[in-house]
Amino acid sequence: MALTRGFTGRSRGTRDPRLPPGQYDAGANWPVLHAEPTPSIDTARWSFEIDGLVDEPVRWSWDEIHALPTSRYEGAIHCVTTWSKFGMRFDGVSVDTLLDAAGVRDDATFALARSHTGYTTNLRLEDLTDGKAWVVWDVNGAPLTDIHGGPARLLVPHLYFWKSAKWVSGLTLLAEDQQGFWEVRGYHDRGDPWLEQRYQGD
Ligand SMILES: Nc1nc2c(c(=O)[nH]1)N[C@H]1C(S)=C(S)[C@@H](COP(=O)(O)O)O[C@H]1N2
Ligand SMILES: [Mo]
Repeated sequence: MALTRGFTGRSRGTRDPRLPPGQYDAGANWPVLHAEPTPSIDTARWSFEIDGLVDEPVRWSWDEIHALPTSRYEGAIHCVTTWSKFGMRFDGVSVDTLLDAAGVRDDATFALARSHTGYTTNLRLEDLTDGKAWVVWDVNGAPLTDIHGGPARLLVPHLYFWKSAKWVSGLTLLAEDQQGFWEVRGYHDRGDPWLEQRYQGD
């Protein structure tokens, strides 16, 4: 007797346990989403800065940030428009390394991430620490392209992907939550895909 497909593989109707509620697997497709025109940012002019409630603001050039210990994320990403992707591999630097260099003050509990384009998104500081967030420049072994936020983007993969600011230029540490671009337009302040925190009030 032949094995049925459902016996060895994933049976039809069984949800992939890696998929948060309301999400589908985009497969090989990687959709491009952003609100502003795609910028082209020369690495010679790129910089990343941490300021706000820190002991000392720190700014890194492209070469300086590459001199830091590198860190990798391998796993899924989840967009609020319901696509998820598995098996992504991003290389860059851990946000922990960057925060350590600036020295986080005790009164810092939130952060506002910003992009070279003016895009912003708000995060709880605890969603950026302990190995949960990166500034990345390579994806699946190749440099991030302009459309996906190159030369470098923020990566906070445990939250919906709008928190992963493309063309990231810095983080400002704050004592109170300050909403970013999508959050003032009704998207959730935290955006945990496992809790389906899509919109304000979810
Ligand atoms: N600067 C900037 N970053 C952004 C956005 C944006 O509009 N501008 N959109 C966010 C949203 S809604 C998503 S889903 C992801 C999309 O990233 P991708 O185009 O690489 O898939 O970028 C996020 N980062
Ligand atoms: Mo998104």
